[in-house]
Amino acid sequence: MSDTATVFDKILDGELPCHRVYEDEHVLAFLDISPLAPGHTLVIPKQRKAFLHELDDEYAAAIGRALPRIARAVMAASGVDQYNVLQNNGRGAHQAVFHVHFHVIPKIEHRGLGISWRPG
Ligand code: DGP
Repeated sequence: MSDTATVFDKILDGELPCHRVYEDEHVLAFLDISPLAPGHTLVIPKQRKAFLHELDDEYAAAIGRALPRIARAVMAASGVDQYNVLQNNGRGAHQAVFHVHFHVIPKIEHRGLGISWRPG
């Protein structure tokens, strides 16, 4: 493991625990450690790239296939029918972990847990 390994590399390598939601050959999804709402899930490719535009087609396609499945699972587990999908690229775009990831965030209106994320 190099010194530049991110926490998501460590999760992929089994060095850090996670609450796994979904896994296939190319994709892993797990609960966010600092959820904006209960059920907030992160979806990552197993390819170790920092930014979306760096992903190989094989992994991009796998993420595209997995996201709707994971969204359905998040909806079922959270009991919501509304959610946000966010994907940040670059520090100025609020990216903190430099391994590509998508946030799937249930929108839970009745508990007052609105999304605090704002673009820019
Ligand atoms: P972003 O700002 O888009 O890079 O979001 C990074 C997310 O990663 C943030 O919502 C918190 C989450 N996160 C950071 N470290 C860990 C960790 O060790 N485990 C899990 N499950 N999530 C983490």
